[in-house]
Amino acid sequence: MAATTTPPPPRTNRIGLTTIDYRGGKTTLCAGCGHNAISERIIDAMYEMGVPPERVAKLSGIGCSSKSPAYFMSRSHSFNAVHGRMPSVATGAVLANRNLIALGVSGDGDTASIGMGQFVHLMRRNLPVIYIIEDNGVYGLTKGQFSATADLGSTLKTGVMNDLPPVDTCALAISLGATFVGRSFSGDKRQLHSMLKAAIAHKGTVMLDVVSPCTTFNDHEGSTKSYKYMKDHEEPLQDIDFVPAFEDITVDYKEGTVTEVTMHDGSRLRLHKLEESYDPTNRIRSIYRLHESHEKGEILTGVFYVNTQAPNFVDLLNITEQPLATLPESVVRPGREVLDQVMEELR
Ligand SMILES: Cc1ncc(C[n+]2csc(CCOP(=O)(O)OP(=O)(O)O)c2C)c(N)n1
Ligand code: SF4
Ligand SMILES: [Mg+2]
Repeated sequence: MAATTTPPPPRTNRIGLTTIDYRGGKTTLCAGCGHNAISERIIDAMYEMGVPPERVAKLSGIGCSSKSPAYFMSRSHSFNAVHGRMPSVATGAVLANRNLIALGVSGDGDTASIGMGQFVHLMRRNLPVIYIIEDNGVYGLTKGQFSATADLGSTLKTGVMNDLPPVDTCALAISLGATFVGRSFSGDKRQLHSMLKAAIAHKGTVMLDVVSPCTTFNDHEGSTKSYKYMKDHEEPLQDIDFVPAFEDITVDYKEGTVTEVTMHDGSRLRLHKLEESYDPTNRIRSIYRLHESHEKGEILTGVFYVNTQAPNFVDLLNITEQPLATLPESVVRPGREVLDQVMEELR
């Protein structure tokens, strides 16, 4: 009789959870949709960083992309806002509970079309939030109309050509005040994974534009957001390594080849330069470089800008360390005397 072997126990992270603890419902998105790959990367990054799922608030608007938080981290808080209105809900959630890790998932339509007004104000506040745009250049959920990130001259399946210039959400976010801005590709597993881990360690607005092909409506010849186009035109700025604060790894590099950024929690973001002169802490230059990449027709990816020194919105407002949501009523509600005093002043 063959001996039975007991399977090894499942691998756990530093808080004792398995990847299953970070999973969500079964996806209803189309097979091959880039958004599913991004959900997988979020699961891996949260697992590896040992983030308690209950500390995460998943926030989204409307679209296939905005549906995707249902497909990861079921144990986290979740709120599906009205189309383009996720930023105001995220702001409220973070101000009410500063201990939450806010993870916003939006689409290019949800952000750069209907949600532009809210997006702009979120970026200028440096609110601690990870804001991901799952960018396919179309409104996938409503059957593939061009969005505001579609490139000039790209075509729909029907042959219709886009004759408007795109909004570069990264250049916009940097110029408005976001403090961690990058672009990746749902098919670039390694780069996206490192960027997401660094995003979790950053205490300010992280804005990641992730090109995420829509296999049903925008993956054909003539599209600039297809798998093939991205594979042929992606120009990474750096090879990215992320060393979390709980891992003590020191390696020596040749001077000038690596930019190392120390994150708020002591983690280290290592950007192995592929372009020697690129400095991700130079705001003006990063915007210039993004515009230059458009002119050249390349799709630049990588971490474009990081600033770990700027004050974030919660600190600016001087909010008490204890989350407002957990303060007792006796502290948050003004007493009778305060009310009387206000009334007296209004007389
Ligand atoms: C107020 C309002 N206007 C329009 C719509 C229709 N609508 C639903 S999703 C969507 C666009 C979604 O595009 P995007 O954010 O790029 O997400 P994707 O589906 O491509 O992931 C639109 C216009 C809506 N739901 N609500
Ligand atoms: S329609 Fe496009 S964006 Fe929506 S799930 Fe399908 S492939 Fe993804
Ligand atoms: Mg879209």
